[in-house]
Amino acid sequence: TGKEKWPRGDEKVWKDGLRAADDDVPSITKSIVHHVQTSLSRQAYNLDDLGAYQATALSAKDNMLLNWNETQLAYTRKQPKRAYYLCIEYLMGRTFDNALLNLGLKDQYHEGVGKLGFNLEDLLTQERDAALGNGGLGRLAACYLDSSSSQELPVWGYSLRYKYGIFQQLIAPDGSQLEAPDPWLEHLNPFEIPRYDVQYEIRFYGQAERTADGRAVWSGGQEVLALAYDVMIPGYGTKNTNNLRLWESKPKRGFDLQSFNAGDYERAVEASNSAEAITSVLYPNDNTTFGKELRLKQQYFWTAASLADIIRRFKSLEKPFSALPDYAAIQLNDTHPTLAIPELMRILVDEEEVPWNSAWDIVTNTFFFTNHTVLPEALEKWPVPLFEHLLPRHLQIIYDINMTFLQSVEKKFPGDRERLSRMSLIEEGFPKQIRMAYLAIIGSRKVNGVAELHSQLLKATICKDFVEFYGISKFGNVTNGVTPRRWLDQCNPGLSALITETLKIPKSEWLKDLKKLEGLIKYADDPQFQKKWAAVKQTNKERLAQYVEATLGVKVNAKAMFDVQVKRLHEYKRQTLNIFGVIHRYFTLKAMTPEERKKANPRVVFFAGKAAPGYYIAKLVIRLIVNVARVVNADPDTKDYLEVYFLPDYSVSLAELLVPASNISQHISTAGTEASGTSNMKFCLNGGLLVGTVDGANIEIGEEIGEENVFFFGHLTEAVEDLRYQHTYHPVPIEQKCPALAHVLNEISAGKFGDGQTYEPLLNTVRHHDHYLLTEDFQSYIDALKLVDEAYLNQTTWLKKSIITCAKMGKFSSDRAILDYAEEYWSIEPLKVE
Ligand code: B1H
Repeated sequence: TGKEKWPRGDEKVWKDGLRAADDDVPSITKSIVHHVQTSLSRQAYNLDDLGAYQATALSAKDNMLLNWNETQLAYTRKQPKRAYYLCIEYLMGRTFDNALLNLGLKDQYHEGVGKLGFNLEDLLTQERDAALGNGGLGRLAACYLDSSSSQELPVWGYSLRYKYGIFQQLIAPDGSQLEAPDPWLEHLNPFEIPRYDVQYEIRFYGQAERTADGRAVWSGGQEVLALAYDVMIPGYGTKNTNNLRLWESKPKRGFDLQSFNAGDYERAVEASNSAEAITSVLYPNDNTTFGKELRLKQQYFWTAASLADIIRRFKSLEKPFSALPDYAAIQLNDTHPTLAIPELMRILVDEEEVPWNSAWDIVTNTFFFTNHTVLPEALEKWPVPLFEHLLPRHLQIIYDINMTFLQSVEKKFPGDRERLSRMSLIEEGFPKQIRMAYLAIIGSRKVNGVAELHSQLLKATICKDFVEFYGISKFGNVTNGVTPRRWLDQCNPGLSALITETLKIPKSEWLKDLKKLEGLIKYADDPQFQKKWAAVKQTNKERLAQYVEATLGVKVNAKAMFDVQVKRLHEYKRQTLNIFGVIHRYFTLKAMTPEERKKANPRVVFFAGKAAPGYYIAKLVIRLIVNVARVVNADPDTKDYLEVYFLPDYSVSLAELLVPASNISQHISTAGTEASGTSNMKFCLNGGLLVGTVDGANIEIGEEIGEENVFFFGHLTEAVEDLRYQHTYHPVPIEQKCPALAHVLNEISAGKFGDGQTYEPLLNTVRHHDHYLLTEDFQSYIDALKLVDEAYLNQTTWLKKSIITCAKMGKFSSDRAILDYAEEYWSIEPLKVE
């Protein structure tokens, strides 16, 4: 009631019981031992690294919790407008190291753990990645949470607590990808807090009966419980600790008592199994939709629970609903949470009795929508029959929204029937389909893309009619960013220390104001500094080489140039271009005399990345890479000049080893296909140079660091459409168009890398149609790699490029990006927790 006395009982007793942070070594060791003894119920004499990790992590969690509590208290008291980031994936990776660095307690923990006879670095590797995401989209969400806490912005994330994250990738003896489950929760997860007091009932199926004034009653069907788990997000150098709330699905009643009593035990647990299935596994697709009912169930379960939570919090403020947009901004990260739009309408209209038009006003001032791809296969559409079965009330609401919307289009463009059918939320056909992107556009206050080119393309394609209807100001751009805490300080401590020593300012200053890296420019030519810079890179390369030796059992030549392409396997990302280039290089080296070879630039090419389990061509690419590696690495003629590795089971943690170790990284998508890319930013931030197409954020990286420091190649976006047209209507044989590539394909066919027959379906994608334009870009790709070789042979100019690249990456901090969202979109302000 707010009138009760707080705290209950004796205030002094409460105060005496409050604990302070364990921030000196003696309190840290004490708290670790306490957790060993009580939380784990174990003893000093039988404690292994896993147990020691768990106890130490629990101790760090206690420290984070104190900050978390204060942060949430400050939010409750000061009632700032908050932003909610709805993303169906969060690729968090490991938490422990990041938490210690952000808390500023790593040295103390290192010492404390040492006193207990353990090595902190060993304990850190005991933690399993939280891999609740596929690729860039999920990792971006994780970087944004780090930045929101670090910039003291009141932001919460919402997602699902998948029992199994992205599958574990294994490579079979024949080189093909195998998938195994990722049971990441099989041991204690020290960083999550179950909130048994935060549960909501979520309905599926049933029937919706319209009553009066556009309202309806939705009843029957299946009810499932959503249980909250909280993950703390510590800010860097601040107490502010935001929250990522993950929902787990549970049966509403343990089991069906009626069937149980009738002796039908299987039937009795059926419903509970189907409830638990909702959050059991992450869908392993990146940049493609997978129109399965269970996926739609996940989307509704998550958005409905999150909205119930947001609305409950808003209602505790006792404000009229019209004030919702003053207290909450909800970011729809891609179309996956678009159901939040009809769901908020349902809550407002059906449950809170807000009139339809006022409700729509509230909705369209609360939501913001970010699109992350223009690939047609990723455009989410749901068949009306499936949707109606699962969410009958939401279909009615979508139809009502559509009717009003199309009336206003008709008003603005009278008689333009084609426009109406283009812009309708419902696509005609068998079956009819709901266009989720359009629903997200019309239900949101603003829409943005994730890099300049991508945002331009959006306005010219998917959003074209909507730009004409709403005007251009509804459509913007926020170029992606990455957190320099994880992607420089944490993964590359050597470089971080060198930068701090050189800039002569505290680390905490440049890590939160990344433009300060520009202070390095004046040392770019300094031989002493270059030497130190090169030494850091060399150490990182050796660290990676050790990892490769430990996992693959092979010795890598760490003196060679390290050339890295790591990302999801996708045709548009063109790992094919890279592996065909490797084969071309191999043939070229083979054709040389030993004397000629001595002048070549030795190169180690690393690949890593997962293919969606159902993506046949992408899986063939992996198989080809592995088998090319097998042949090339076994050839004594070329061994000193070329090695190729496919590192299995790419993850955030593996990226933290690869990113700091690259001399060059490849971002070579067909122009106009990669919305932004974010690993390009990470590699450059760590002083790796970039070879890439004029696509996504590569372009802005080039603008920032200077085109002379990037190896650009390939056709531009404007050319792509024409080229594809020609491929379809005036195909030129590949032998004529690109003899070098034709030779590579023929040798693969001929069985140079194992049975050629295996690869025919892959090779045919290039021979026919060539949708991703390999035949058009191959020669200029090879030429670019030649320039890379020449540049690398002159280490002085190379190091200068490397230093300038890092120094000019300030724009790509996720702090800049999140502040853009905060100011230009959400209208939220920092709130410092004292
Ligand atoms: C990106 C996705 C994506 N764009 C559908 N779209 C998914 C789409 O499970 N699904 O259904 C999953 C992922 N992911 C990536 O987002 C872009 O390809 C990158 O270019 C971009 O950097 C990243 C972050 O904006």
